[in-house]
Amino acid sequence: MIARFAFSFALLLPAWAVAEDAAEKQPPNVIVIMADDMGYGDLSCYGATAFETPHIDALAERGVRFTSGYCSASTCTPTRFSLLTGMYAFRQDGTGIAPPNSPALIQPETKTVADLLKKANYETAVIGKWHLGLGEKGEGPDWNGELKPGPLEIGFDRSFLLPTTNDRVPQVYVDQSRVLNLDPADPLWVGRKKPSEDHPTGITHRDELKMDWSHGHNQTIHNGISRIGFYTGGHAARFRDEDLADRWVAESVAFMEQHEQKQPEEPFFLFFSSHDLHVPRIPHERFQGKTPLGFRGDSIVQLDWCVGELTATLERLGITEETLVVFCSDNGPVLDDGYKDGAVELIGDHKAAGPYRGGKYSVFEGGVRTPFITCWPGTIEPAVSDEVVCTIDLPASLAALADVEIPAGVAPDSVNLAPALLGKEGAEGREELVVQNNGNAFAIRDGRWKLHRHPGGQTRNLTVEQELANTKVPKLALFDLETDPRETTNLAEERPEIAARLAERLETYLTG
Ligand code: NG6
Ligand code: CA
Repeated sequence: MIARFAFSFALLLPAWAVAEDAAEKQPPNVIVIMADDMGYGDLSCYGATAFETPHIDALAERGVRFTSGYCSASTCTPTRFSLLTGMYAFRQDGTGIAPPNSPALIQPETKTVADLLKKANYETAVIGKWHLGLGEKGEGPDWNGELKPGPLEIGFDRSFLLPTTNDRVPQVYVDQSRVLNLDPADPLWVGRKKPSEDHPTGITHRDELKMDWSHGHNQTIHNGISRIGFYTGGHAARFRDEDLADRWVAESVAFMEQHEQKQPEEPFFLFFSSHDLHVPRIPHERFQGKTPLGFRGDSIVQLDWCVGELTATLERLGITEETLVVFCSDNGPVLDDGYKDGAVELIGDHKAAGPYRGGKYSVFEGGVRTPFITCWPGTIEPAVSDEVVCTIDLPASLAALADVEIPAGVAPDSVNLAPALLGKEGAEGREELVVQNNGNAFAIRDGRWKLHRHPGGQTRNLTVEQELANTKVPKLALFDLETDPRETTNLAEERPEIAARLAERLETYLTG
């Protein structure tokens, strides 16, 4: 259902063709902005009061703010895999959390949203965190050579990446298919074993760290921060954590400017894949101390600044009304994810997961229900929608907006929700949605009902609100999200027929 702030407009097809001279209009440019580890309650437009996020709020004020917007998993790699492929990550092995030397999890034979959009002449770019592996199957990344296959082999024209996630090694940019600024005389080595006895680590040099670790994250040190994994060499290529957001904004602005210069008549697709607010949270110095929440809050404000820069660029280039911006997150929130950055101590009354239970790593709503906003001024009318939409639906929905037919077998789990994403009156979201953690916990939502299926008696629920312990849940648990949005009362025994129906539906997905 949609709560509207203004009058609705006629429902015309194709989905993007809603303006008056629709026939002339091109499919929109698309910017997908993905936050990292941002929870439902982490923006002022979703109820946060400890700080303000004016630029993201402006997207919500001018667009559709979803109250049932989901990512398909409660960790990064599987959500991103599904966002690009439109396929549930559980259908492919090895899509849990990618290690530093992971080969490309999306090999060229799998078609992505970028491949689809290229059929409609989109210029495509991914800028920011990748965390989907690079290189051949069985081999992994050739850090000193060509990092192929990577984004360029799966539909992207432009790629400027943090190859893994920044708490994992190495801290270098990958520009197109190569490590940027790599000096061949100082080759980059990345591995799982300590390269020499005297290699400094977060354990041996703990006193000298600028941010201490709390669990894991105690191997190679760079920029005063110890990481997961080891690396040597590549010194000229290494970045400062503080500069990531600035660099990605600069690369994104350059991509849009060049696109508008070269081929303004064709659309572009930009996947702006932020690292904020993932650990290690090291916002630029100018954002440090901007919120009472420490670096976790300051990283949110930094991301908000990034969004402001992207939308200001659209304005400057005169393409605001030709551009659909989608804002989403890759999984729910976590406070202590391995570094002592004050997130736990400084949380105050802030509810990172909003009203929901759980967070990152869990299939409770807090892990997967996240901010989700679509904005396309002049086409989308401002609204709040409680239709169920998910990041996995972007391939089919964006293909529909671009009028691209999806070949059989491509994006098999992606549903075309373009009308709902554009906030059209009466347009419906998903009927059923399956979500997962990084391993073998799953849940299925069907309307008000949600069934969890856990492998054992416990699920990892390392998360918000100091709820640090593993949460005990039965193997199957049924919740009524309408009366119990916090998922506290298991109704599996009371409503066995609903539990059985959903368990069977889930089984069909998992084994199908
Ligand atoms: C976990 C890491 C965590 C984070 C996560 C991936 C430990 C103890 N924890 O294994 O810090 O890196 O993986 O996060 O190592 S994600 O958002 O990229 O999926
Ligand atoms: Ca994440």
